[in-house]
Amino acid sequence: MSSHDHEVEEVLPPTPGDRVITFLKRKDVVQSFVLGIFFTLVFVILGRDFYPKWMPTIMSTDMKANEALMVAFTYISAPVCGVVLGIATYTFLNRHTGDTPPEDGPAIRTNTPVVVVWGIVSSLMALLAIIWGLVELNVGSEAAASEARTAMVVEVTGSQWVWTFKYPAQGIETHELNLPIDQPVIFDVISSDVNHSFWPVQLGVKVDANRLQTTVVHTTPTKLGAIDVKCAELCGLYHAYMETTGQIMTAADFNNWVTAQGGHVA
Ligand SMILES: [Cu+2]
Repeated sequence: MSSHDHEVEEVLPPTPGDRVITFLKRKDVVQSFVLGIFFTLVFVILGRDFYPKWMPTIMSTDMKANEALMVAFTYISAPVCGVVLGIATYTFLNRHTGDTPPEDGPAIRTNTPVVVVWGIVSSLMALLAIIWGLVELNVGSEAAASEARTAMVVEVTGSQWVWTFKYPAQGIETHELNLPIDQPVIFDVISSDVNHSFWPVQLGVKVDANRLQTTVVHTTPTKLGAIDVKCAELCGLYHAYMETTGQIMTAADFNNWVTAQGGHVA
C-alpha cells in the first residue's frame, strides 16, 4: 500500500453504513449469528413439538389456551435465547485461539438506533402479551356468562391442609374432585383459614382461596381421565402435601358416583 493510498483512507472517516457493513463481515459476528439461527430453530422446534408433550394433559379449553400461549411465547423468546446462546457458544469454542478481542463499539446506552429499535421491539412484545391476555380474559368471562345458567356449581374450601368439595345441587361433600365431561362447572372457592390457591392442574385454571371472600373460576372439562388438584399458595407446614385427585367422568358414571355418595342426581 503506497503512502498516498494511506492518506486517502485517513481523510475519509467511515460512515455509519460502512461501520455496520464492516461489523457484519467480522468472522466472529458471522459465526455467532449462524449459531444464533441454529439455536433459535432448536428452541422453535422444542417449543412446537416437545414442550407441549411435557405439559400436564390438556383436559379443558382453558388448558388448551394455556398451551397455545406457552408455544407462542416460546417462539417470541426463541431469537433472544438463540442469539445469546450463539454468542456464548462462539466465545466458548474460541476461548483458546489467542486472538486479541476486537475493540468495543459505541456503548449500547448511547447508541440511538439500537435504543430506538430495541425500545420499539420490546414494547410491541409487551403489548402483544397484554392484548393476548385481555382477549383471553374476555373470552373466558363471556363463555362463563353464557354458561352460568347451565353450569354445575362446586363449592371448594381450602383448609390447612385439605381440599373439600361441596356439590350443593347434588347434596354431597367429598375430598376428591369428580366432574362430568362437557359440563360447564363453576368453582366457588374460599378458605377456612389462611390463603390457599385452588389448582386443578389439567383443567388449566388456578385461583386464590381467601378467607371470607369467595373467588369464582369456571371451566369445562373436555377429556375423560384423572386430574390432580394442588395448592399453589404456600400455606404452612404441609402445603406440599395439600393435594388430592379426581376424575373427569361420563355423565352416567358421575351420576352413579353421586348416588353412591348418598346424593341425588340433579
Ligand atoms: Cu397451600
